[in-house]
Amino acid sequence: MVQFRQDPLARRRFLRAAGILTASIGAGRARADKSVELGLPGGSDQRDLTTAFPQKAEMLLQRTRPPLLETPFQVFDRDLFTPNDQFFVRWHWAAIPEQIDVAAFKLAVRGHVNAPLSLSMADLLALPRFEIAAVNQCSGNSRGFFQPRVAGGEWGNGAMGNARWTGVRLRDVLDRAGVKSGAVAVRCNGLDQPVVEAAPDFMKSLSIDHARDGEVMLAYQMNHQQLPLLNGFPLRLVVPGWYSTYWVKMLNDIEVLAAPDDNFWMATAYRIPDTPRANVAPGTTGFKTVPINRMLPRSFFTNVTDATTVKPGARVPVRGIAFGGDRGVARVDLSLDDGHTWQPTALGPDYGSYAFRQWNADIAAPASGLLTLKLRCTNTDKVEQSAEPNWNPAGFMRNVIETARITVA
Ligand SMILES: Nc1nc2c(c(=O)[nH]1)N[C@H]1C(S)=C(S)[C@@H](COP(=O)(O)O)O[C@H]1N2
Ligand SMILES: [Mo]
Repeated sequence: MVQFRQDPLARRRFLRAAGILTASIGAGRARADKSVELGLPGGSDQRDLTTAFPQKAEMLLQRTRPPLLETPFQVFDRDLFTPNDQFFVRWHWAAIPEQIDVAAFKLAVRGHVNAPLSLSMADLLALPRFEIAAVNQCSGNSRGFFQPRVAGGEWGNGAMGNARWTGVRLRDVLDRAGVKSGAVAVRCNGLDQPVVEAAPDFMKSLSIDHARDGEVMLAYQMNHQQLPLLNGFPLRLVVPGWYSTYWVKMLNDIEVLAAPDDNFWMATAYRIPDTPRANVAPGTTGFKTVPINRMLPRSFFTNVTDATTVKPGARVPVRGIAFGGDRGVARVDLSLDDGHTWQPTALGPDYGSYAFRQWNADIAAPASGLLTLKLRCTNTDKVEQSAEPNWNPAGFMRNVIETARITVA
C-alpha cells in the first residue's frame, strides 16, 4: 500500500530536496567536481558530473534550466532496473513546481466524457493496481552520435532507463468518466509551464484505442518508491514500448478529444520522416512526417568500451543490456568478424516485453591487435538493429548496431 501522506520522513526528504532544486537553479549552474567525455563525434562532448539536483545521485549534466540530466553509462552495468536517483531527466520548460501538496493534488478527467472527474491520489490508490516493467527512452537518446551533427540535446546513450511502474490503467480511469462515442484522442498535460506565455504548454496525445489498450498507465510509483520530483511526482503517464515524449510527467489533466490533437507538440514537434527507421539522407527536405511512436530494438555493451584492454588469448566475459522496442527481445547476437557471422548470447531473466534484458557471452581474445565486437538485438517481431545508422534532422530513433573495439596487449 502506498501512503503518501503518512510518510513524514519521505516528505521531509522531499521538501529538503526541493530546496536544492531552487538553489541549483538560482546559482545558474550546478557544482561540478568531475567531468566525463562521451565520445561524441563532430563537436563538444565533455559533460560535468553533478550531484546538485534533488533526489538525484551523480548525473551527467546536459543543461541546468530546465534540467537535462543523463545517466552515467556504467549504472546500466550495475542494475538491470535503473535506480531512481540515477534515472535520466528531461523537461522542456523551466517552470516546474518545486513542491507538490499531495493532499491537495487533483487529476482532472474531462472533455468528451459523460462524467468529468476530479481524482485525488486516494481515489487513484483505490482503483485496481497495475504494474509493468518498461524502458523509458527519450526520442533523442544517443543524438550526440548523429553525423552530421543535428541540433538538440546532445545526449550520449544514457537518456534511457528501465523501471517497474506501479499505478492504475488509463483505461480504468477513462471508464470511470465514460468516454462518449466519437472520441478520437486522449490528451495529457502536466503541472509544468512554459516560462513565457506565448510558448506552447507541453501536452501529448494518444489515440483513444491506444489510451484504452490496458497497458498505458498512470504511475504513482517507480521501482516501488514515490516518483522523484524530476521524474514526474506525484503521477506520470507510462506508455510501454513508445518513446518517452508521451510519458507526460506531473500529470494533472486528461482531456478526451473528439477531433485529432493539433497542438504544437503533436502537429509540429516530435515528428519523424514517414520512412523505415525514420531514416532520410542528410539534407533532405519536404518529406512526409508522422508523430514519433513505437521504439526500435537496441542493445549495448555495459562492461567493455573502446578504452578496454585485455591480455592476448584471455577469456573475455562480455555482457550488457538489450530491449526489443515495442516487443520483447527474441535474441541478442554477437559478431567477431564485422557482421559476417553472428553467435547467440545467453539471455537473462525476462521481465516482460518492454523491459531491459541482460545478455552475456564469453569470448577469447586473439593473440594481438584489436578485438572488434558487434552486437545486434532482434525482437519477437523479427525486427533487428541495422548496420547503418539512421539519420533525420531531429536526431530521433537511433538504433544502429553498436561496436566495441577492445585493445589486446
Ligand atoms: N510534463 C512533462 N512531461 C514530460 C516532458 C515535459 O517536458 N513535461 N518531457 C517528455 C520527454 S521528451 C521525455 S524524454 C521524458 C523524460 O522522462 P524522465 O525525465 O522521467 O526521464 O518526459 C516526458 N514527459
Ligand atoms: Mo525526450
